[in-house]
Amino acid sequence: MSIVRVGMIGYKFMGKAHSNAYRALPMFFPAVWKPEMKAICGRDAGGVEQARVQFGWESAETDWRDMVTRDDIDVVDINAPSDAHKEIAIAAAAAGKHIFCEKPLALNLADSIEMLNAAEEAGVKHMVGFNYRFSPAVQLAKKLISEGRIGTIYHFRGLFLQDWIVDPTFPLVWRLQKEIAGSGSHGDLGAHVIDMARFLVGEFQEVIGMSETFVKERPIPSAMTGLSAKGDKDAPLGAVTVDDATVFLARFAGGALGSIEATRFAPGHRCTNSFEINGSKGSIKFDFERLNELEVYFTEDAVDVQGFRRVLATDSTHAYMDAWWPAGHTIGYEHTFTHEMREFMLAIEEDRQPVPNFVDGVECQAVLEAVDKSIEERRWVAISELR
Ligand code: SOE
Repeated sequence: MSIVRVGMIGYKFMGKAHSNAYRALPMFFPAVWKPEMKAICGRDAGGVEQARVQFGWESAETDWRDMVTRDDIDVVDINAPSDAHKEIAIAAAAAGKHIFCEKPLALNLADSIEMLNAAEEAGVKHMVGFNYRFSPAVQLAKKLISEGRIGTIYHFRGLFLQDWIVDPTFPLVWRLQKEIAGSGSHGDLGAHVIDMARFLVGEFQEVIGMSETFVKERPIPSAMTGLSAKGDKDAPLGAVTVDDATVFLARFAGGALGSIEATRFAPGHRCTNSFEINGSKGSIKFDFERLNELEVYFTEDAVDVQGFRRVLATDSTHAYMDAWWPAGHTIGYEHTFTHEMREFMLAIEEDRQPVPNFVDGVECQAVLEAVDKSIEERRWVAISELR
């Protein structure tokens, strides 16, 4: 097999990002097995057909159950809202399909463990969509840390700040409903930061947090809408059942201290997914709004030129960059998905589990849940209390 036949469930924001990645792969990474865009699936026949044509899929389905059992599909890609992940993933595993699932893996830790068990029992490959790991600048941060160039890590300071719901008339979209999304900023944005911290610093040991829902009721939208929805101030109001912001402190198993903030109430911050790491030999700073750059500081530099320096991670020696453009020609958000799907295709080709996989999804979910428990019980919670 040098072709991997994909069936994808979901066709909105992430569906578009994944489709773009599948299309780009054979052109920019021709050496890895090629994804074949077999079928796209969504509940609304008109909407999914439009996406099929626009994104370039071969066929469309309106019932995911029909799709996961199709003989002509090797991979099920799940990017429907979070409440659908578990049932689809378990059915896909039972049908022997490899699974790609968007983050957060599930609505809660118990569900994520069920998904992992199902995938492991079926012996299929499984991957979770923590796409930010795949920015070349983040890969450079990982390399510097692995080579000991930052030394012993003392601090991880992570932020994911957005501002798309500051307006109180912004509608009650699915991301603001606990039964569909699982949580708010915490699971949507905090999950990315937790994954980044696990990737770069290691496992969390204990956490303590606080959270707030600043706008408690919002207009109920007349149709399923996304991040760019517009408010209707005359519509009836419904309760927001997730956090608008969650902030927590952490201690890592390796001894580092962490602070993590996820909010959708930071005016001016459209997508500030950033971190700073301080170690005994230096510091690293990354901000996704400038994703091609990594700021580094080394204590070993001569004192008269010491200071943070900006490294443009676009050289052919930086991860994935030899596939794209000559040095200095930057890449964007969509490339993180292409790199992520490259890892998925390569893992299938090499018959190994991709990384990050459902184990990482479960570990992230455990940290999310430990923070929730700490908020409820107003105390430090060890991750081991949940596992
Ligand atoms: C919306 O908050 C969102 O699109 C998240 O769902 C994504 O995971 C994040 O990458 C960007 O923001």
